[in-house]
Amino acid sequence: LTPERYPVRRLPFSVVSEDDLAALEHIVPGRVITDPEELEAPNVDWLRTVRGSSKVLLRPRTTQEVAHILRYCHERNLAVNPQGGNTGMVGGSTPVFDEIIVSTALMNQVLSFHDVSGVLVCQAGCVLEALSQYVEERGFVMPLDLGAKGSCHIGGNVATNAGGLRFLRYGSLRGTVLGLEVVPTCVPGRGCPSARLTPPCPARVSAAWCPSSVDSRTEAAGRFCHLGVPCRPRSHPMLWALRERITEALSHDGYVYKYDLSLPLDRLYDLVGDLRARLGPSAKRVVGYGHLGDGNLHLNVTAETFSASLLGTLEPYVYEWTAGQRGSVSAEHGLGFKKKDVLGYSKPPEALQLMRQLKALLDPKGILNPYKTLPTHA
Ligand code: FAD
Ligand code: 2HG
Ligand code: ZN
Repeated sequence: LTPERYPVRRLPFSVVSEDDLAALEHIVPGRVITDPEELEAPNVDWLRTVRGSSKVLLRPRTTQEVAHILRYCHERNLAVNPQGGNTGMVGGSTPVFDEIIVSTALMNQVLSFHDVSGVLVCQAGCVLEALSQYVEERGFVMPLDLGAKGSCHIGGNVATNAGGLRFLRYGSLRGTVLGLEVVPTCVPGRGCPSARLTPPCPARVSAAWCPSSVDSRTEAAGRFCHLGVPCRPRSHPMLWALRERITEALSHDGYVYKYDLSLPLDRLYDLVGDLRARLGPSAKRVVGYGHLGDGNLHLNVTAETFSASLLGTLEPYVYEWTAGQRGSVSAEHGLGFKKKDVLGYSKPPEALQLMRQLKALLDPKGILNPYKTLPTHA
């Protein structure tokens, strides 16, 4: 965590003691990880842009264990960081300081699947690709697909309301989630984590095309949207690998300044050309891609290393430009740690206040994923 990049102070939570470790060992026997080597990867995000210093990771298997952990941490005022596949793009999944990491890695069971209604009930730690395989074997399709499918967990997908490559065909993930078993920090949760799946789209069309202009690209996207064409083709995995691996390819450039914006479709690409002219050779690459169907631009600017002066040219310019279009500063990746302080560009103070009140209701001491989502001074 670069202090000048992300200035943040530790809040007065308790520090994990030997007694705490013994109590946690009682809740999840044999699944309290304190080995520094094992803690290395879960302390760093996928993009390697933020790093925490957690000394404890817990691996619960059941909701009851999660509830016990959270009740204990609430009583002891210990901060907690839930972690799924740790593929998030905004530093939400890694601790900022020494928060206890609660990993869903062992909560990977499908609890039931109804092959008439298409209702799937599963634990939060099921890996998306494993779920996809499971339902495809039964003649169904997950309404969600994304490049991180081999690692991300369904709980992380729901927590971030992930968009992904099937958004246009099946709509927002929150529309297919029927229920969640939620564990607040102070009261036991009840309910069922379930989602409704869809039978696969009967006709699949896969095509690559190189439009001569951005306008023809957005026009084509609009047509596809009306035709309901773009479900994910199975017969051309190579083709799709090109799209899915853009993030990975960009990370080879060095440092990546990442923006995830919602913009009006007819202005979707304008910022890319604008920035290329504005940044000149100070950036290695200015790349714009994303999800045309829901007006989501992934704007990526790469450079050899992080530079405060390049950042100063990008921000707040990019956010002001987006606000000027009445766009959103976070389209599908969420706010996490990195974007929390720019939420005000997209939401009025009243909305931020309401978010704070809702958070306080479920997590009165603010121990659950502190330093994330809500702006520092709203
Ligand atoms: P994590 O990264 O572990 O966590 C993300 C957030 O959710 C954190 O704040 C964490 O605390 C919280 N969380 C996780 N599990 C739980 C839980 N059980 N309960 C409460 N909170 C929880 N995102 C898109 O939207 N669309 C894409 O197309 C897309 N493509 C990607 C491609 C690549 C190559 C990569 C690396 C990432 C991509 N992402 C995309 C971002 C990321 O994969 C998604 O946000 C994904 O949904 C995160 O899931 P995860 O299990 O890795 O969650
Ligand atoms: C995608 O659509 C992901 O590939 C990642 O949301 C986007 O890396 C990015 O900017
Ligand atoms: Zn995306």
